[in-house]
Amino acid sequence: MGYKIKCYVRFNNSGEAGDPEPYGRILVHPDGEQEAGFVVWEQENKYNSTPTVASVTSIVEISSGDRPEEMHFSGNVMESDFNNMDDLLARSDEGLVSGPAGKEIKLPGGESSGDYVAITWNYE
Ligand SMILES: [Ca+2]
Ligand SMILES: [Ca+2]
Repeated sequence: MGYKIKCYVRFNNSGEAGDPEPYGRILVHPDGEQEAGFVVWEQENKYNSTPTVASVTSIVEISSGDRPEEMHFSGNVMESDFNNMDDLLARSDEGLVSGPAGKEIKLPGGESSGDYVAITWNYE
């Protein structure tokens, strides 16, 4: 069977003047298992030409299973900077972050609480 979800992803980098240049990968794990994930967003590191983007909307096709009450996300996202070290916006070594439809959930990033990736998902 399967179903689709729509994910609104917002990249927040507190120290950035203007919009960020995020790169990395975000996955959704419908069963809550880290090993089984579907790609929500992916951007390769292009250094000085990494695209500037504050948010993206992504439709993800989940190929099997029933609609769960909560979705589980993981992500490793960096933010490209030209004159200093790249910032860490999300990392997944602390496990999955979960939440119900329509509620903003946050993948935490580096040392600043203003560095994170926020995801709001809904059934499509
Ligand atoms: Ca930055
Ligand atoms: Ca930047």
